[in-house]
Amino acid sequence: MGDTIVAVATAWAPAAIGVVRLSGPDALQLAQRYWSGPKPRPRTAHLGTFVEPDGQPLDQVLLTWFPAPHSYTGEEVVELSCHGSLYVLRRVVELLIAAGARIAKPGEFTLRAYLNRKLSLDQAEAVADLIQAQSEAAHRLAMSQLKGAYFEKVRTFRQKLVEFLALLELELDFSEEDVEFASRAELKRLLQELVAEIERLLRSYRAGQAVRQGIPIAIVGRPNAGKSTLLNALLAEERAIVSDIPGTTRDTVEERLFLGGYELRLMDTAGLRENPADVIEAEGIRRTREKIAQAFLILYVFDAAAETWEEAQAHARTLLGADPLPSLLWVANKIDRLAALPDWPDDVIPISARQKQGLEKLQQAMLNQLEQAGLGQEVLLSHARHYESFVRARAALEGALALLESGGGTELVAEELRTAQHAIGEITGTITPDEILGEIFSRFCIGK
Ligand SMILES: Nc1nc2c(ncn2[C@@H]2O[C@H](COP(=O)(O)OP(=O)(O)OP(=O)(O)O)[C@@H](O)[C@H]2O)c(=O)[nH]1
Ligand SMILES: [Mg+2]
Repeated sequence: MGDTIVAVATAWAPAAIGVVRLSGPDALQLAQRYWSGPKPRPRTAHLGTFVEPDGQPLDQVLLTWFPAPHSYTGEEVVELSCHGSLYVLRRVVELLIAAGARIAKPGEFTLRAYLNRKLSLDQAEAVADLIQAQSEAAHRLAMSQLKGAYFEKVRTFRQKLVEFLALLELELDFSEEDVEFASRAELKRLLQELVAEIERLLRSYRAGQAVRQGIPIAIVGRPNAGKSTLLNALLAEERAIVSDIPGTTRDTVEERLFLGGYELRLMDTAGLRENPADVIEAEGIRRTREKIAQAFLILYVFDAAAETWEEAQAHARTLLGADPLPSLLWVANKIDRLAALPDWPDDVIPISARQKQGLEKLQQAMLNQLEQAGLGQEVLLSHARHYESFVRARAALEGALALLESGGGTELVAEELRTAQHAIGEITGTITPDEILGEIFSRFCIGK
């Protein structure tokens, strides 16, 4: 870490300004080599000129110096806000490299922040999530993780585990004398609490991923029910082909839609029926089933002018199968063709996709379902890496509990607790092998 790294921290496109960032022991000296302007004072923006080695001015820039350790990385940092010309930015970086800086690897600034204990590992991941966040919900999730609220509870548990472990180790040191420093009843209670907490987090993983990557919602139903018309109406654009020929949609069509602070991935699917007209339709139906399995929510659309609610339910049961389904909303379409609305239960939402009636109610019902599924919660597990660590931690804790029940040896219990402690430590980065670090930070963009 002795070297000084440089990179463009803003997006690589012409813009009003572009920021070049330097971090490392020589950051200020390197920048000053090309600087004509006031002598930099800490954390103050200075207007000056970035000059070529031959004295020609390259650009008018703002220079800000953040002396170590009070900077993002914890090292000497200099930020140069240039005009966002790709030529200027490339030239500034080139000159700084000629002077001795090295181009940063993706995520290297944040890696240094982590290594200098400015951020924990899960917070560093939250920085990447924050940059990627496209919706209010994804932003909220990243922010709560960045603030460190995310694993506060689990960190406390880990601390308690460490204390118990110390007591158990002490018992082992005195093993001749058969003493018990750590209360087994208390330890059992702690482990049970911890397992419950971890299970809650593990259960939130699907929701967390959906918030981070867009919530998959499948529009499903029999051919001609009006699914493609509904997709178009929700998107307010003619995206999918609509016709009165059953079996029009062959492949799934997916579009993003922002609704109530969430990013939705709306999927229009091929209509489900038992006797497809040809192999292409059969393949479309196979894909529909795949989408149903991935969906977080299903909008089951039926043609209210062609079938009753009871018939629709019976059809849905045969078409969707008996497997446990994701949450489902019943959408009664084509109500413009009904003289009066039948006496449907509350969870049937009457609409006319063609006339754009009832869409607001449908959107509200979709949002309610998402809230009920817990997508609005502040703490959701959203990384596969955390998920795997928690699964390992849970297995070890359950192992320890079983040993306590069966009166297993202190040595074995201690070993399980060590494994659990280790697995939890990987999440926040207390214990982290180098490969994990490489994996995490390589996913960042350069300049972060
Ligand atoms: N009257 C009326 N007709 C509708 C409504 N919604 C859709 N339709 C008509 O129903 C027919 C089928 O609509 P699509 O949206 O293509 O139906 P689909 O469910 O996507 O059908 P497949 O792709 O074949 O599975 C078209 O002629 C639409 O214009 C509606 O709300 N009212
Ligand atoms: Mg269609």
